[in-house]
Amino acid sequence: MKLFDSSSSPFVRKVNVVIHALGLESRIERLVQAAHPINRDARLVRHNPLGQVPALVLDDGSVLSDSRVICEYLDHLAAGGLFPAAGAARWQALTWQSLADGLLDAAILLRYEHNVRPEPQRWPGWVEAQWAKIDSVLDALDAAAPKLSTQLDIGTLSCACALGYLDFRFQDSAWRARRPAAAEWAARMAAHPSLRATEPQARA
Ligand SMILES: N[C@@H](CCC(=O)N[C@@H](CS)C(=O)NCC(=O)O)C(=O)O
Repeated sequence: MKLFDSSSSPFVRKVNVVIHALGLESRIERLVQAAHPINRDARLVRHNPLGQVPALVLDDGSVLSDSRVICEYLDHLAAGGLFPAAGAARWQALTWQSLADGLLDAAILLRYEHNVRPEPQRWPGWVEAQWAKIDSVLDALDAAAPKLSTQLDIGTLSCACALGYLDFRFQDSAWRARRPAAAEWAARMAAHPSLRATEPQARA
């Protein structure tokens, strides 16, 4: 399998955490790929019409895109158990994944606002609205953290990747300051070998 990979993408990091946790590394060939929302890369678009990473090319040539789909596929392939099979645990894990991905969508839009959108076209009210989303998810995580598992599953690993992205790209956000429970939970999650092995590297 070939993975369109970017060391700075938090969505790719989710996939890489799953690959590491399930011991699938030897089955993955990496195609290093920067994804840009305006300057789209034709090679990537050929495989994923959205032009986004991650995308996974399977051995039969078919392509899976979106971190959610790829993570679930890999978990299924390895009978991994990172997606709880049924019941409340499954819906809770999928909901945490969705909240974490939503936080990341807002964070990535902020990043594009600062780095891609021409300055005269920037809109402070819109930036504030993205931060409001991020803050609400962080508050929900802080409220849930005392009872939230620190075992690796698709929900917890997605939240850990989302928090890691804030640390990586938004060091000034000081998200921990008002959220001690989430901060403690994040520290415990960050100790997982699969999260340590996938810490974001590139700063560009
Ligand atoms: N829902 C997608 C989001 C993927 C995504 O936003 N990837 C970013 C990089 S972090 C990207 O490829 N951006 C380029 C673009 O949106 O055109 C997922 O979960 O994989």
